[in-house]
Amino acid sequence: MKILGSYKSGEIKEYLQAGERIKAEIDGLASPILIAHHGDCDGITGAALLARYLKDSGKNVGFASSAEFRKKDALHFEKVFKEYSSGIFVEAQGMTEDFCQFDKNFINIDHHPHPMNTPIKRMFNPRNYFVTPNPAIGFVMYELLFEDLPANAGWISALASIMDYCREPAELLIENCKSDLKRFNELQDTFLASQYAEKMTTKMAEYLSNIPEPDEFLNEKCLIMSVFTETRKLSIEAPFKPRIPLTSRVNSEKSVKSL
Ligand SMILES: [Mn+2]
Repeated sequence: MKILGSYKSGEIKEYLQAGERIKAEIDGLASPILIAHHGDCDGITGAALLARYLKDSGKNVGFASSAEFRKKDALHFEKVFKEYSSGIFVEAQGMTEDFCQFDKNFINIDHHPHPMNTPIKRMFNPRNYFVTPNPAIGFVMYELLFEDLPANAGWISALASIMDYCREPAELLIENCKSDLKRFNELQDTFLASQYAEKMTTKMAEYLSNIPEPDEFLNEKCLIMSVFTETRKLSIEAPFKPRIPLTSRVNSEKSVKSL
């Protein structure tokens, strides 16, 4: 782990040590590992960085996501987990005690307050070390795995920090990634259009775990979001059928036929 954030206060040394401890716990998890993440931009990017690290360590990973972490979500993860040996929660905010059943096999990485403390004992959270300002989970993961991530992973963490309103601690990284984020509006729209729709969020996390360049990611987004576009196709095709204006019908008939 490497501290990269501009933190104004906190038990930074203890935070660093806790990071090293959780990293050792992560390394000890049995494969295949389920990454159960929050379905927003921060959760998706955090899951992607973690997946990159795990895959490079020779582990097999899969993804599941959710907007909330309540009883019905616990049932969902329970079902998915049947295919896995262990798991990591990424930004499982507001986790209820229904998640106690996962304590044995899961690690929990989050940056939200946990009023009832987490049902998962193996937890890593900057809040427990009073780290201020609070870093996004995409940035927590970036610091945690920094030494082992590809050099071009920074934009993914910078994007998470902006999208999750946690840009302050990651300001230096955002500054360094400025040129990578030149298509920020498109990146933002892509995440906002797909967040919380599990089929897309997990696909995006999977694709981002290859640590593509932002251009590459945006060029591939139609493919990534094909679940989305496939279902929309039927409804948008009809009204968009080209119509030939009456005046040019004769002239254009030939070219229309050749289409
Ligand atoms: Mn977040």
